Amino acid sequence: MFSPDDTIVAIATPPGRGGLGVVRISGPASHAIARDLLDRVDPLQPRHATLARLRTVDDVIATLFAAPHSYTGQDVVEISAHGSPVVLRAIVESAMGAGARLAEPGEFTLRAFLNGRLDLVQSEAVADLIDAATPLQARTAFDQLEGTLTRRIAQIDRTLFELTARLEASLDFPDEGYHFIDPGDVRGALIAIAAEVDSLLGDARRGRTIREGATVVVAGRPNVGKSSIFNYLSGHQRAIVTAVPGTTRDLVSERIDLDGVAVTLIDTAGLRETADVVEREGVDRARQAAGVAALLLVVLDQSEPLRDDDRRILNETRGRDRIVVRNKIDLRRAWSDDEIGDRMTDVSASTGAGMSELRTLIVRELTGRESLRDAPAVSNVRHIALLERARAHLAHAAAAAGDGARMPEEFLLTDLQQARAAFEEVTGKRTTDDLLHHIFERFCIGK
Ligand SMILES: Nc1nc2c(ncn2[C@@H]2O[C@H](COP(=O)(O)OP(=O)(O)OP(=O)(O)O)[C@@H](O)[C@H]2O)c(=O)[nH]1
Ligand SMILES: [Mg+2]
Repeated sequence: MFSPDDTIVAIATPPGRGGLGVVRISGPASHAIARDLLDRVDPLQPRHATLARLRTVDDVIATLFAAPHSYTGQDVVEISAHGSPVVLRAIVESAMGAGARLAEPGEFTLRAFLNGRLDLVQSEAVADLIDAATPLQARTAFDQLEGTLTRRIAQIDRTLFELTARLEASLDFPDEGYHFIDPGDVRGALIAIAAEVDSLLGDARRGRTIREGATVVVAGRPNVGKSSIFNYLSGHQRAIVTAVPGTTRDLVSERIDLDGVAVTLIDTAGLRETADVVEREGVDRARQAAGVAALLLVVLDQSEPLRDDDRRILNETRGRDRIVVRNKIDLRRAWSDDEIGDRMTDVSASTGAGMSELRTLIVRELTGRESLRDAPAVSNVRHIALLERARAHLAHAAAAAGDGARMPEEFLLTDLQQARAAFEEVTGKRTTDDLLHHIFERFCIGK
């Protein structure tokens, strides 16, 4: 990848105007380059905010973080200027004129990783924290940044390391005629480790939904109140509501925070056969959106007799993750439960009745849990896949060790080594350039 000996520069604050803007420089030449930019002969004192004048324009505050006590582990200079894109670009260009190179996305954090300031879980957590759209997403990311998952994996790996060493000793001294460790103990130890991995994975689905968010689609025939429910859940009158069937033609989408889960809620055109070309296009889009949703809200209108369109939608969505929502419960009921045979949740988009129950139900369907207050240990699908792989090797080894009489050390060792390799890939002790590239390219420039 890119040489860590280059000195890199980038604007660290978001594009646009702001009260402050920060330019960050990292690398062996960063102090020299900063002194070149600033109209200043004295060296900067590490960790002292220093008021200085730029050679171009603006007064700035410059702070030197001397290696290794910086974000990247290298000499870093942060220059805080007024948040003008013109000023910030001028600083970057002067730094480039003085020998710096423009940073690639994520390159500061990549350096922090390569210099051992952060492991891979923590580096990924930096990106998650920046991307967080709900407080719970932020808390989950910060937990991982603080090293909670890293520590739990390190603990598992220590036990595995010890077990591996004893099995290897048994292999190295076969003539001693005894095992350095009792087969029963091996099995017990493996089962205990597998249980620890299970406890990490137990919450993985919820973790993943919290990290990635989920798409929820509101579907149903025209006029049942889809847009009204959509508006209620999103908290404002985003979609047009009228008494005319076929009002919604396009997909309307809103990001909402449901108890910490970042939900993309999508309102759709009412599903029915129609001769109107515009509406037909809307119906096609509704079907496509429903096809990829993590969860469907299938809306029925309890104030009117069920129609063929309702029954068709119920049939089409059977087997999908869905909540059947019976809307307009403020009006007289026109049909009975037996006509559906499905569990339903009752709401009124007009009065708001049942809406908080609906919210809770959505969260439960998406995460398997009703309350989400605590941050899950794992949330990243890469970590989940590796932990599952480690778990499979541990189970395989535990089964082999359980056979008793003659313990097949070689087989056990292969599985244990593969399990350890999976753990090391999570934390980044073992990586490939491809993996690093894949992880760091999703960062923004300047991070
Ligand atoms: N009484 C009552 N009326 C409702 C309720 N929800 C929606 N309505 C009314 O039902 C009509 C249709 O509501 P919409 O939200 O536009 O229905 P829709 O399913 O989005 O309709 P299309 O976009 O045409 O598919 C409007 O007149 C709403 O005011 C409810 O809970 N109670
Ligand atoms: Mg609508």
